[in-house]
Amino acid sequence: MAAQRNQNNEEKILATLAKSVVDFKVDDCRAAALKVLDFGIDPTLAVMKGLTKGMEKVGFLYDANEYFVLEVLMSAEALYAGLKILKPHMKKDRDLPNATIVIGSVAGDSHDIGKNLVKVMFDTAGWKVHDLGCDVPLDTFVEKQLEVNADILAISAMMTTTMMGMKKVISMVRSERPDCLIMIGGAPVTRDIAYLFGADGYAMSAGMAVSEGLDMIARSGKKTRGLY
Ligand code: B12
Repeated sequence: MAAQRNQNNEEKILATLAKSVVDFKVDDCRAAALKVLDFGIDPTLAVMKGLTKGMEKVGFLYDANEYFVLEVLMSAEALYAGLKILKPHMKKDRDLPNATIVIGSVAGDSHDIGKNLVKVMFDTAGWKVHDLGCDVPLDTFVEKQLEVNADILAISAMMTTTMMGMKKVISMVRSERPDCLIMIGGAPVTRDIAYLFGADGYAMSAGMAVSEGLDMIARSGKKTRGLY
């Protein structure tokens, strides 16, 4: 009975969190994020099933011409307000192997909300993340990868026009570091495209990025170089 009540509370709070992002209500989002903490709900679950879910709905509303740029940006503001409260409480998974990641959104692409959520999940895995930001020149990915020799290079693209840049980065990095593991993602990307471009992995959502990273490392048979 009590367990059922807790379950109902959790569902309600996560739904409120998602709705506050969709309705671009910054204060409601903060209040729902604080409730997540008060009720002992897993903050990582709240980021995925609340904030991310809400922002994905915003994407659909934009595609359906129900939302425009202003609404989308206000929703992102609500999402980040909630994330600011939840992120410090997201528990790092100590049981995973250490890994270093380089991540960024490809040149010409200023979309970074999805990429930032993927980064949060890598942080939560306890991995060291070098975030290059958005609209990252192709050479910069290569330079950073050569500098830190990351276990995984993760690239995001949200537009069909910019995603070809990822193919170029992959071949540029491969010619310097053939064994570098590369994961790509973003709305126009599929697993088939990822493999066609020569990437080692793909994840459809931030929630799947860590397990995909672990699979990539396991498949490669390489030991991770760890945090540095
Ligand atoms: C928000 C948004 C914007 C914001 C970006 C704000 C920001 N700082 O990110 C603003 C308003 C600035 C914007 C601008 C533009 N946008 Co816009 N935008 C969107 C919108 C509505 C939502 C994207 C989003 O944040 N979704 C929510 C997040 C949570 O989901 P996500 O991004 O998909 O990320 C998830 C996964 O894809 C995955 N993932 C993402 N990256 C990675 C990386 C890795 C390694 C992995 C493993 C996984 C992964 O995990 C994420 C979390 O689960 C989409 C529509 C849509 N349905 O996607 C259009 C959309 C992407 N935009 C589009 C366009 C065309 C533009 C503009 C050119 C518009 C214009 N005419 O000016 C400009 C481009 C500016 C530029 N040079 O980049 C088009 C792209 C079309 C195409 N196929 O090429 C879309 C699809 C809208 C449309 N239907 O036309 N946009």
